This record gives sequence, C-alpha cells and structure tokens, in this order.
Amino acid sequence: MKIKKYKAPSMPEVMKQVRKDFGTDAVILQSRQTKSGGILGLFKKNYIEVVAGYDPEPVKPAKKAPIPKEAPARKEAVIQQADAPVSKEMEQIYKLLEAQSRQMQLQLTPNEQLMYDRLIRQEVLPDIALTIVQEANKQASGEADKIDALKQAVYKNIEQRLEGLRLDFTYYHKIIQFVGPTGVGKTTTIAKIAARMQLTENKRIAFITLDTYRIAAVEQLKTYAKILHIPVKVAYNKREYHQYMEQLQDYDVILVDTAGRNYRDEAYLKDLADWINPNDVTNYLVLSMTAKPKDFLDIYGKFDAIGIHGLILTKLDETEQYGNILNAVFHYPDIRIGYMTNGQGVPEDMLNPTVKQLMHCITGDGQ
Ligand SMILES: Nc1nc2c(ncn2[C@@H]2O[C@H](COP(=O)(O)OP(=O)(O)OP(=O)(O)O)[C@@H](O)[C@H]2O)c(=O)[nH]1
Ligand SMILES: [Mg+2]
Repeated sequence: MKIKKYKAPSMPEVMKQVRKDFGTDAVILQSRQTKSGGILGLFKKNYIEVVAGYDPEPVKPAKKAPIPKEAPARKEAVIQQADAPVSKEMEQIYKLLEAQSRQMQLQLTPNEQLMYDRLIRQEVLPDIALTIVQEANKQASGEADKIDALKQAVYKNIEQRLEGLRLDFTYYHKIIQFVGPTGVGKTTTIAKIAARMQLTENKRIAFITLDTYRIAAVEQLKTYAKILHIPVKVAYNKREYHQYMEQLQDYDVILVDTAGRNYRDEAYLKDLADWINPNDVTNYLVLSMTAKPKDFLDIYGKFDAIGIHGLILTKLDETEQYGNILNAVFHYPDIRIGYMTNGQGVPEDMLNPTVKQLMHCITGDGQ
C-alpha cells in the first residue's frame, strides 16, 4: 500500500489533492486538525492534515477467500471530522472510503457488507453476522450480486435457524422455578403466568418464594398472590422449601420465585443448585432483552450449569435491537422460549413467540 501525508487549509482542499494522486480508491487512514505558521506563536493558521493510503492490488473478492472461523476484529479508519463545513459530495466520499476500508478488513463484497452492517446494528455478534452473510451468499447461488437476493437468503438462513427453537411454555414438573439476574422481571412474569394459567387453563396455582434477600420482594409476590387468590409460602432455608413442596402437592402447579443475584457470584449458583434436584423441577431462566450481547450469552452459560429447561425473554419494549435472540440460537440451537414479555402490565404484556415474530424482531423487517 502506498501512503502519503497531505496538508491544506480545509478538508475539501485536502481531498482534492488525495483524489488527484490516488483517484477514488484512496483510503483515509488518519486525519487531524493542526496549527502552523504565525510569528512568535501568534497568528497561527488552522490546517487539516490527512494520511491517505492507496492499494494498487486490492484484496480479491470474498468468494475465493477462505471463510474465517472467527470474524477478525473490525478496525475502522480513524476519521476525525474537521471543523470545516463538509459538503454532501465529501460526505459520500467519506462513507465510501470507510466502507472500502472495512471491506478490506473483512473481505466482503459491498452487498455482503451492507447485510453484515445491518445485522451488527441489531447487535448480532460479529462472528455470527459474518457466518450468516457468507452462508447466505452461497445459498443465493449466483444471485448474491443483487442486494434483494442476498437479503432474502440472509432472512432464510435466520429463519432456518429459528425453526430449531421450541416455542412454548412447556413444563415437565409440578414445580416451576424462575431464576435469573437481578431486576429482569422474574416476579412480574410469575404473576403474569399465574394469571394466564388460572384464566385460560383453570389451573390451581400456589406460590413459593425463596427471595428472602429483600423484604420488599416478599411483599411484591404477596400482593400479586392476594389479587389472584393464590396461597404463598416464604421459604427461608432448604428444609422449609422441601416442606412446602410437600404441603402444596394438591395444587396443579407451584411457581417458585427466586432472588435475583449477581450471576457471577459462584456461591449463589452453587446454593441454587444445592437446593433443588433438577429432576424434580422445571427451571425457566428469565433474561432481559436489554442485556449486552456478550453478557446475555455469559448469563445463559452460567445458569445452564444448574439445568435450564427454557427461557423467558423480558423487556422487549425497552429495546429495538434483538440480536440477542439470534446469538442465543446460534450457541444453543435447541433452546425453548416459553414467553416473551413486552411491558409492565400484568397479565396482558406477555406473548407466545412465533418464528415470524422472532424474525420481525431480529431483522426489524417483518419478513
Ligand atoms: N418495560 C418492561 N418492564 C418490565 C417487564 N417485565 C418486568 N418489568 C419491570 O421490571 C422491574 C423489575 O421487575 P421484577 O419482576 O421485580 O424483577 P425481578 O427479576 O423479580 O427482580 P429481583 O427480584 O429484584 O431480582 C419492575 O419495574 C417491572 O415492572 C417488561 O417486559 N417490560
Ligand atoms: Mg423478584
């Protein structure tokens, strides 16, 4: 790659010089504002300094390149905007140069790059976005140069992955425990599920709470229990928990609220596992869609150790990025999603997800 430094009073003037030397294939590697000239440090003038590069042998198209297992870290050209007003034409040049620079890093065609960027904006993890786009490129069989064909292939690829999911609130035991990090909506979701089971399935429900960590937590569940006419027991230790399980055997379903704790607290997870036999209870992990992508997977991984039968995804209404769903499906292809919740209203803000809804969430496109 040829690299050259340019300096001029404004960005358009610098770019004129860059284009004169390298044409439109140049990549801006760095730009900054400097001062120079003047007398005794006074009357210095502002200049824009740009380092531009040009590769006379650009990277070959993606089709011939081997598919990397992991996406390389995305390095973007450092472009510090100058104070000088930037014309529309210049903005377009910046965008083109940025896209070219990223393409060179990932070895993607412009259409692949567009679809990749779109998935990244939805917070799909980079290695997953890259795999999907490259697989879709192959599936689009020769049509991938048309953006619509590639888009449809990407959607199809995602849909095929979603079809492996189990989308229902199934439980294998009378006792269903709701576990998860702090404040994700465990208690609220328990109330929603209880109300729904009473209304639509005519089930006899009882509550047990293991959340004696905060006084308000017990009161919160008791309030819902009162409204729904459901008995509630508060277990302060493992012995009491087992005792209440026995006492409540006549009920159809026992919904168990647990304390939200820091999932990085190994002792908490060990306690949770020690209190129950995974063969006796169904565990639903409650996760908020607002969690950061890496944390979301990390939390799942940590709780998986105690035996997770399904997921409840909460707070859909608090975000517009749903890449977490795709990231989870990628790592755990046969997980179950029991319910998704989209608001604080009990019991109405809860839905049974369908593949179509999940697609809509992930792509933001309703397809
Ligand atoms: N926007 C929105 N808020 C929700 C949703 N579900 C629950 N919440 C709110 O999230 C907050 C925490 O809900 P809780 O049910 O107390 O959460 P928790 O997981 O039991 O919390 P801890 O017991 O403290 O760990 C409350 O203000 C709920 O109303 C949802 O789907 N959307
Ligand atoms: Mg709670």
